[in-house]
Formats: sequence, structure tokens, C-alpha cells
Amino acid sequence: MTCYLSLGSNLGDREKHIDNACRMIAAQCGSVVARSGNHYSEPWGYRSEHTYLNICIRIETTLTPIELLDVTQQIERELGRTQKNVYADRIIDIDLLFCIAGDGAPVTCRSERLTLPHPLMTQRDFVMVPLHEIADGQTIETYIQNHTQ
Ligand code: PH2
Ligand code: MG
Ligand code: MG
Repeated sequence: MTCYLSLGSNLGDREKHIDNACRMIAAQCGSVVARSGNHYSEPWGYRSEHTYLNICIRIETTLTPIELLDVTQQIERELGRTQKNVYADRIIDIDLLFCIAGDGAPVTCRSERLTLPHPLMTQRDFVMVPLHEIADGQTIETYIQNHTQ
């Protein structure tokens, strides 16, 4: 399965946190086959003086989406994240954006813990700008039109 992830950090050594997260994802989830450049932006949706660093990555994994969520949440905790599920400053945030099975079929998920594709991704420049660096527009558009409500 191919999966696109968004990573963000706005506390401490942001570049180091993002690099560590990428290394841990490569070790525990599968291969990181593409990584966008670094993008810096103001916090979206809440007020803070701490600017974000965001990137997107594309991985190849044999994990299921829920297994991927479990492992990435564990990585967030190992990197020192304490806060959950509210807009607040954080050392690291790893979000699953959308996934494509080996045969090219989109993978959707509608559970309490995980919605794929990510329902807010298209509203967020800090996701879409780095995403466009690592996914061709056709892949994103086709996927989003068919699967985002
Ligand atoms: N993440 C949020 C809320 N706001 N703003 C930016 N610029 N980057 C983020 O990663 C971000 C945000 C919640 O996950
Ligand atoms: Mg997030
Ligand atoms: Mg998150």
C-alpha cells in the first residue's frame, strides 16, 4: 500500500523532530519513497507565536491503515508528544492523508479513530503545498473528487 502522510512540528528543534519522525517511520512502517521540502507557516486554526514546519512524505507499507495509525501514534509519543486531538503547539504531529492499495484502488476508512482520506486536507495549504511536490496533481484530484465528502 502507498500512503501519503503529513508531518508537522512547531516546538523545539522542529527540523530534528521531523527528521527523527521520518527515520522512525522508515524503520517501523516501511520505506519512505518521497519527501517534500520543508515548509514554514503560521499556525492554522488557532493562535500561537510558534511557527510550524510541515512536510509530506510518501511511504510503501504492508501495514493496514489502523496499524499505521497505531505505529505513528506510538512514534509521536516516543518523540515526546503529550497533547492529543486539540489544536495546540506540539513537538510532532503525524497525520495519514490518503492511501492507495497495490492494485491502484483507493483505500478508505471511516472509523471513530481514523477517516481516510483526511477530511480537512484540501483546506490546508500546509498540507496541499508539500503534497503537490510528491504526488502528481492527477493522483490527488482523482482521489479527492471520488472520496472526500
Ligand atoms: N496542525 C494543526 C493545526 N494547525 N497549522 C500549521 N501551519 N501546521 C500544522 O501542522 C497544523 C496547524 C493540527 O494538527
Ligand atoms: Mg494534524
Ligand atoms: Mg494528528
